[in-house]
Amino acid sequence: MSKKVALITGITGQDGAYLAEYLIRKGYIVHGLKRRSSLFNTERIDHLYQDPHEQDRRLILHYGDLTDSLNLTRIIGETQPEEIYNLAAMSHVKVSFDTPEYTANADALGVLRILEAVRLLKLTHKTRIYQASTSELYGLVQEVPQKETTPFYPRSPYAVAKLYGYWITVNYREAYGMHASNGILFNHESPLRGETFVTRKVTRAIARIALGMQEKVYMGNLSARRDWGHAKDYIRAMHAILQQDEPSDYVIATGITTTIRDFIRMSFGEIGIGIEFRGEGMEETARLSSVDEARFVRKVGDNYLEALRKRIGQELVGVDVNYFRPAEVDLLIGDSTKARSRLGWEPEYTLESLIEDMMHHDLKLMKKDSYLQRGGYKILNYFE
Ligand code: NAP
Ligand code: G4F
Repeated sequence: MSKKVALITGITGQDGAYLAEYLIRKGYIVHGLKRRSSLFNTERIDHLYQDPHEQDRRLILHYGDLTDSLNLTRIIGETQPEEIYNLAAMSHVKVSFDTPEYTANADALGVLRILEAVRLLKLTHKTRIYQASTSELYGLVQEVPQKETTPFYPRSPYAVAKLYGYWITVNYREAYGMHASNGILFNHESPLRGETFVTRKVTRAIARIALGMQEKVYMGNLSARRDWGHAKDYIRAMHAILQQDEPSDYVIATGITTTIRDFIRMSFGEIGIGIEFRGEGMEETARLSSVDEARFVRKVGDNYLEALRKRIGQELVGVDVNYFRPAEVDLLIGDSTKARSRLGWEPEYTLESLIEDMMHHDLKLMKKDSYLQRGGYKILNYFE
């Protein structure tokens, strides 16, 4: 039996890396679109890399960019994929306010370029397309919880661009009979999450605070609520969507929403550090209130306990207005009944086990990475 061929755009990102690994395990040949960068940017997929001289390669990378239609058309033509997962995007909501035109080019027109390439290459009936749509489409939510029929109300250049991507996918499905589907994925996180998204910023900062490498972390809106799942669970849904006989759009979510404040509290708690929030708005802070010493020693190590004891009462979390967005999405909570009944999809991770995974990873990373110990953390001084 010939192996199925998939093309993943955004293969160097969080989801692309997990999906590539998943598809290779399923026997696929995976082609990945990778942007040229002046430094290596393949860290998330290095474990899957195969030398071009090896026979029978399962992972093949191609230079490309969603803003370059000629290049996309050539790669799709050469690889003739059965499945395309369009995961590439300028994916940071706050950064999209700084780079709105580029975001529209990549996140909106990029989708069109892929659909049009498939059509022009006459692959309409061969190639199935997954478009990485997002819960950000719901923005100023019109219904709680959000499901496939909830009206959209985007609140950022990112979300407006993704709105175009969503509808052009539906349009090509209806106009040309393409097997093109949207996964409307709610926030999903992991140890591979980009360092400037809120969960990873928090788990990295807490790891550093626990190890005595950092005093305090500054955050934006602590009251926003998100429906967080694990990326490993969510990429299973992407694959299942393309295995359906009929294309369709699916919400993928856990159905549980949590404030940023509680995510921070739970992440400190995971390693035995108790914190107490006080004050409101810009004046809100969290202080170190207690230490579960047995848990801290088990999770972090006894070398760091004495220094932490001395910090009881000190501020560990503050608020900085620069992390606020010009327009905020206050509440996201998804209803994924359709995916659960039609795809048989269920998440395996809980928020607690997601946090455990991320904290464990970041503690290990901070202990061993001398670059981060020397101050590599300053990259987070950008207000993302
Ligand atoms: P991510 O970690 O930020 O990865 C984005 C990927 O897109 C990276 O590989 C990046 O390449 C690539 N990329 C960016 N601009 C590109 C361009 N112009 N041409 C080609 N490649 C480009 O994002 P993620 O969290 O894995 O998310 C995957 C997709 O799902 C994105 O489309 C995102 O908008 C969407 N989404 C994510 C979530 C979530 O919670 N994670 C939820 C809903 C939807 P570099 O490595 O070179 O930067
Ligand atoms: O982690 P975030 O940056 O993710 P956001 O904006 O929800 O977007 C992510 O999820 C979307 C799915 O809904 C994806 F489409 C998108 O590509 C991306 O993956 O921020 C989450 C919340 C926001 O309300 C933000 O205002 O956390 C709040 N927040 C509070 N302090 C912060 C911070 N966010 C960041 N990045 N940094 C902070 O210091």
